[in-house]
Amino acid sequence: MSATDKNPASRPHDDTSEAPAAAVLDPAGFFRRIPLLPHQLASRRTATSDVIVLCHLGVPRITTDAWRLTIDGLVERPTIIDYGRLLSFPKVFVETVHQCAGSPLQPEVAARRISNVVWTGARLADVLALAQPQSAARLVWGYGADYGAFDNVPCDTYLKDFPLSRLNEDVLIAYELNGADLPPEHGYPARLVIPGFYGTNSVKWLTRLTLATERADSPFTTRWYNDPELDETGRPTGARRPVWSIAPESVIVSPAPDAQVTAGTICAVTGWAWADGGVDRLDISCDAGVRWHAATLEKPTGRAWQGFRYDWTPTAAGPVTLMARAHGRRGGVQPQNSRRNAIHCVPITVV
Ligand SMILES: Nc1nc2c(c(=O)[nH]1)N[C@H]1C(S)=C(S)[C@@H](COP(=O)(O)O)O[C@H]1N2
Ligand SMILES: [Mo]
Repeated sequence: MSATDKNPASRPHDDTSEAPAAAVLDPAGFFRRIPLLPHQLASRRTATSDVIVLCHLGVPRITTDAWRLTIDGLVERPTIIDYGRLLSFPKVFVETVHQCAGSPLQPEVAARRISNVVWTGARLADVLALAQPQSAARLVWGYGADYGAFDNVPCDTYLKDFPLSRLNEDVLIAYELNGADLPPEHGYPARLVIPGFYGTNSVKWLTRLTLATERADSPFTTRWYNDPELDETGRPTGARRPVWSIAPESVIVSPAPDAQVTAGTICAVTGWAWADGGVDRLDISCDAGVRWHAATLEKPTGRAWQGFRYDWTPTAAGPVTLMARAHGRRGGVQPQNSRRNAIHCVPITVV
């Protein structure tokens, strides 16, 4: 494949082996787990049985024996590895927020499908080095073994892309979640994990990586998962931006919605805050956004979410709306509403 080829997928694949049979999907079709609500996220690390699950097309069943990963496109040496070879790379751990961006059909709804987990796997940089990427490569396209239709659009694979510049040490081809083999619905036997990017980019049941100069031409990269760019006044500019980097966000874990707290007694407002690049300030409002107070915030450690706490002593009885607002270290602050990272509001009562 030449360095000037802009659309590798349109070319015959130069892998000489037979095309593998399509994996069986079980279940076939859209499949997800209802995520924990914010007040249920008391644990720093989310148990695997509580982690969000989002499968647009179904759950392919692939054995480690059958699994192969093809690396092609703008590389000097198109390469195929098997599962044993994947395990032979240095094993690395990443604790990271794992967040679903929400439905691509409702990109402005704050879905708060979040978790904080530990992935184990090989560094993508180590695996790609085998194939010797060409300097012209700008994007990594990742293909999943799933297929079918989403929102009545036929899809012969789940294909996503991300910038090669992101290929720092923590992009993984993961084979473990929270210290055990990936469950089938989380991408067994191997998946991409791009810490700091929304979960949609972390392709499960990964079968192929193609290096390219252009974005992938797939419904999951063109039709869905692109946000309108906004100007300073919040109006759309007409341009669209891939749903990649996780915007600053936070949730209040305690008190829970509809809790009763006692006037004159300290109420600890606690929760989690996160952003691609970390959060450097977290504000709490105990009067529906009129006044804001700085909470105590844990320093970012790697990609994990950061705990916060604000000790509030309510004075008057009555209904109150608590709010948390995260500021990203790389800029950005949670908007009031109509965005996936809109401020989390918790109505409670002071008695
Ligand atoms: N192959 C494939 N990868 C996928 C998806 C998918 O449908 N197919 N869903 C994506 C979305 S939208 C999210 S939020 C995450 C969810 O990962 P999880 O189910 O392991 O939590 O996987 C992403 N990777
Ligand atoms: Mo998602």
